[in-house]
Amino acid sequence: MSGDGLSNGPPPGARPDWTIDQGWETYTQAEHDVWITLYERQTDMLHGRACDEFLRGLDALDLHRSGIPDFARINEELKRLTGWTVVAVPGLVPDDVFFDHLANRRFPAGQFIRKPHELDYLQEPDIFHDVFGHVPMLTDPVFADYMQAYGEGGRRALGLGRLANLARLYWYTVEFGLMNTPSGLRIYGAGIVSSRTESIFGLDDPSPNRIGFDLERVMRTLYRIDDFQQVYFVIDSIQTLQEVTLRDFGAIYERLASATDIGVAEIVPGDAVLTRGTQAYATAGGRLAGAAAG
Ligand code: HBI
Ligand code: FE
Repeated sequence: MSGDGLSNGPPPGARPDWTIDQGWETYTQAEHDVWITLYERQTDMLHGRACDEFLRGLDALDLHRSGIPDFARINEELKRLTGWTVVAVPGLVPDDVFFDHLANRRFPAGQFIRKPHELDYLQEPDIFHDVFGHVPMLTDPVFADYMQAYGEGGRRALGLGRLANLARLYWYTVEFGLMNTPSGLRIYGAGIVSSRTESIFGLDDPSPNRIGFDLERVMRTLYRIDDFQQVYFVIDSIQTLQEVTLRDFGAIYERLASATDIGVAEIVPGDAVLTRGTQAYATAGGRLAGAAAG
């Protein structure tokens, strides 16, 4: 991936838009077993943790079939519900390619699945992170619109050199977003919902800050890619994401150009603080130090 987010050529065997065939029939039983292990332990714990929109999507797409889902099968229902389809890619794709897919309601999902020794953590999004984590939310019409708007905004942000700010918005909503509901705090972010340990840490642990969502605040906030988040942002409902798409990003980018970044553990004036975290997990060295989470 080149530094400016624009793509070098696709890898051998991939099409110009970086998509590949899923080749569902080529998955081994061992690979299906990894999916089944991950799926069963996630779904055992997500009732009361994942938001209703996610749980409804999981059911609608019938992802509880045993084994890695065939994109051709889930796309029939997904396309009918919100016009989205899942397309297979070899892994992370360049930003401009990624945004173009989202802007056309195509979600690029890694075709590979993690190895048995990577069950709890892997750096690159695999098919479980992408399909179990991201795709159920795409069955919700409001979220589906938000994701397409994000793709359109991403292309614009690339042109304006504001990609870093927009990537933070994706990170703290689509990947690590929490939602306040009448029944309590719930997960909608794919990075949390596809991780057993972070599904516990994100909701229950006293370590991270939990702060009410504010668009510009989020776009100024740095994030961790190597361990649990030290701050989570909380929306009041999926409608909050719809309101985001109506904002004037041009004016926001103007203000961001002279704004300073906010550190992952900082609480700043104006924050609606739900949890003033202890940061004990990160201070103890986090995942690498084997700090106890949850
Ligand atoms: N590629 N396949 C894939 N999946 C992602 O989530 C992804 C990507 N490329 C870029 C990217 N995410 C982020 O850097 C964008 O949000 C900017
Ligand atoms: Fe993701």
